[in-house]
This record gives sequence, C-alpha cells and structure tokens, in this order.
Amino acid sequence: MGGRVIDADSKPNSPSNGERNLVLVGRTGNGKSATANSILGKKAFMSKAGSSGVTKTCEMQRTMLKAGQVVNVIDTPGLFDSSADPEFVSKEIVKCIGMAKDGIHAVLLVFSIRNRFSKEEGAAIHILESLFGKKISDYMIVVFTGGDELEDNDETLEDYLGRECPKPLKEILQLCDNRCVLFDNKTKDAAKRTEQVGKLLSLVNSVIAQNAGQPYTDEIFAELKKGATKLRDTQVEVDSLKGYSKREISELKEQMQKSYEDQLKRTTEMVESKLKETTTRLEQQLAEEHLARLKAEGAAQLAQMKSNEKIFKLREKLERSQRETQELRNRAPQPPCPIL
Ligand SMILES: Nc1nc2c(ncn2[C@@H]2O[C@H](COP(=O)(O)OP(=O)(O)OP(=O)(O)O)[C@@H](O)[C@H]2O)c(=O)[nH]1
Ligand SMILES: [Mg+2]
Repeated sequence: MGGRVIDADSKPNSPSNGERNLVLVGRTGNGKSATANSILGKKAFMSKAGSSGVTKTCEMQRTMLKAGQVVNVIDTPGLFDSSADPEFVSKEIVKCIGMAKDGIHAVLLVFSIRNRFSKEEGAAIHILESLFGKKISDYMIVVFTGGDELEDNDETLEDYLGRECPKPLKEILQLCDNRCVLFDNKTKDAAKRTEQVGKLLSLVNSVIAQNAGQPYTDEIFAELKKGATKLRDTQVEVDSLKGYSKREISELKEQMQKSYEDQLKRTTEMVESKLKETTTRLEQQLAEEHLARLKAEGAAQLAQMKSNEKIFKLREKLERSQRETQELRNRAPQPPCPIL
C-alpha cells in the first residue's frame, strides 16, 4: 500500500515548515495504530482487535505532505495501562524520545468513543505531566476514534461530549485548550479521510505556532541527544585514526558503544524511578480520595440513622400520648342519664 500526500495548509519556508514529530499515546485498543495509519495514509502499523496489546514497542514511520513537509508518526504500546511494567514503560519512553530526536511537536492522546473512559486514562495525564512537566499539555491534542459509530447514531462529537464527558476527561480537554478531533479510521471515503487528517494537521500547526515553533524537549532529550552525537562524532574520529590495528579500532568502538549504552541505562533508570514515584503518589491520592468519600458517605448514613431514630421516638411519644388521652377519656365518669 503506497503513501499519500496530504495538504495541511502549510506555506513553504514558514518557520513551522520543518519535520513534525507526532507521538500517539493512549490505552491499549483505543485505536492509536489505526489513527497513525490514517495520518500516514497507509497500513504501516498493525492495528487489530484483541484483549492484549497489539503494538509491542514504539515505532516510527513517516510521510511527506504536499508542501514537502515530513511528518514522523511515532506509535506506542499502551504505556499507561495499569498492567504495564514500569521497567518496560521507561525503556519505551526513552526509545520514543530517542526517535523524536529534535523534540515532539504534538502528543496525540487517543481515546475511543467505543470504550468507556477509565480511571487509568484520567491518571495518564498526571503521569505525563509529572514525567515531562506541566508544559507538556501545551503540546497535547485529543483524538477520539470511532467516528463511524457516532455517525451511525446520528451524533456529533459535541453531542457525545455533552452526554458522556466525565470530570477527568473534561479536565483533560480544558488542559488541551479544547484541541480535539474525531477520527473514523474505518472509512473508505477518501474525502473524509483527507478532511479528518487535515483537521488534525491544522491543530498541530496551531500547537506549533502557540509554542513559537519550538518542539517539546527537556533534559532527558538533551542528555540523549548529547550521548548520540558524542557516539557518532567519536566513531567518525576513530574511523579516521591511523596507525591502529583493526582489533584496536574495534575495541575502541566497543568501548564507546558501551559508554553510550551505560548512559541510556542511567537515563532509563531515572525515568523509571520518576514513574514509580508518580504512580505511588497517584495511588495514595486515589486511596485518600476513596477514604474521604467513604467517610463522607458514613457520616451521611449516620445522620440519616439519627434522624430516623428521632422520627421513631417522636412517633412513639405521639402514640403514647394518644393512648393516654384515650384511657383518660375511658376512665372519666359518664354523664348522668337525662331525666325523661
Ligand atoms: N469502528 C472503529 N473501529 C476502530 C477505529 N479505530 C480503531 N478501531 C478498531 O479498534 C481496534 C484496536 O485498534 P488499534 O489501532 O490496534 O488500537 P491500539 O491503540 O493501537 O492498540 P494497542 O496496539 O494494542 O495498544 C481495531 O480492531 C481497530 O480496527 C474507528 O475509528 N472505528
Ligand atoms: Mg497499536
């Protein structure tokens, strides 16, 4: 299946006209790979139904837009699923950062209108913020997949959000300045495909403009980039060395590769410890919220019981006084018979 050229209203030589790195994240099965394929215009990533994750590791594919702009699309596994192992997740995050060398132009948070919004999806945003800082939300765009199902029900995205928007999802949309787009990844209608990808790419353009053309980067990006550049430069240097045997050169190269891998390992460990810290904090927060809710419910129940008890006592008192009145009436002397 061939690639496709998309018009994204971009002007040649505009500051935002360089390569764009888009990363898709979201729960397993939400349609990240299907959306990535829609953006690329080809079946580059495996996308299928299944209870366990289909995408096993981060992968990057690219396409070229009409204006000659290159879009790099990074597909990821379900990194924020509660079943994901922190060691695996950290390795994947570092791998993903390594792929988006110059930074990330937009993070696409993929939700599905076919699956109910889950607590862990609500928590994912806090994990992202904690790993990458609050400014990551300036780069986020929400993608809802399953547009075909909404259409079958004669609904628009606004209708759906009007009836099915839990508080954490509302907060995510607010954080993203309501940047959201609906995708029907099943459609065969070429015009519809072009339109939805065009809408997404114009949102990407507005994110780039808002961030003054600067993709998202941080110290992890900087460290990894520095390490990779050093490795490349020293490899070139070693290749040009004269007077060394083949074995010596290969040993030198091995040493450099090892020092680069050590650096990767350290970075991964750092990400892992940050990730663990965040998940523990979030779990504690959730447990505290749960406890507070239980306490509030308990207090409400107690108040209800107390008022039930009061009503019961009042009723008893009333019945007793009614009985006593009746007894008094019964005991009272009867009026004499009227004399005829
Ligand atoms: N009806 C409908 N199905 C969709 C749409 N997008 C994705 N799907 C289906 O949803 C299922 C999961 O899609 P994937 O693209 O594999 O999901 P994923 O998020 O990449 O999943 P993992 O790789 O397991 O994390 C597949 O059966 C897709 O065909 C859509 O817009 N409409
Ligand atoms: Mg996938």
